Amino acid sequence: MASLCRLHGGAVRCLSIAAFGAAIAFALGSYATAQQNDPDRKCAVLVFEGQFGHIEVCVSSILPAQKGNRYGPEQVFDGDPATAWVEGAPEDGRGQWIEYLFEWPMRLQSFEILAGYAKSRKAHQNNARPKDVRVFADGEFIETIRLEDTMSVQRVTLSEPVEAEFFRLEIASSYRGNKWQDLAVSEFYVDLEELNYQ
Ligand SMILES: [Ca+2]
Repeated sequence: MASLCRLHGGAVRCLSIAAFGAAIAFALGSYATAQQNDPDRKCAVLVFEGQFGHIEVCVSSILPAQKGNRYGPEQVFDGDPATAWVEGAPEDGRGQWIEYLFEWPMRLQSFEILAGYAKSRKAHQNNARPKDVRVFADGEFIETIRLEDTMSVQRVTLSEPVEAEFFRLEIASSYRGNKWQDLAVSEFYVDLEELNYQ
């Protein structure tokens, strides 16, 4: 199985096991355990071992599963635009967040995001999409990024590199869903190769 994946030009690229030396864990077991142990910290394991160490993706809230669909953090790194993290707060997603949690500080300057529920054009329009996102590195506010309202993958480059063990996007505003207030993110990858790969 591949290890660290990210979106590139609309396609998902994964470093090979040979290059990366790690196996990936779409660890539903770990995810369930994290939820059970701490209801305020909902995480999924992206990579548990390898060049970049243990990597988790955590979110502030999750919409309960519906009709067999799950909306947890593991949905943003499965390479599938038809699946998404959907927040579970009452409003339109403002203040909700998603973050990468690293085992040691990583240097970062860019990330890629497929904002909204990209299962279909209708699903994308019916659910809320992130508009302005506030970037935090280890709890420190870095800058606010305006995302486009598009079903295409957006590559975002920060003004300057940051170094962090926690890299968070917090929803500051949203593009309104035609039908629901639930805010979705189909894919979200940070670029670790850019500044950390040796
Ligand atoms: Ca997905």
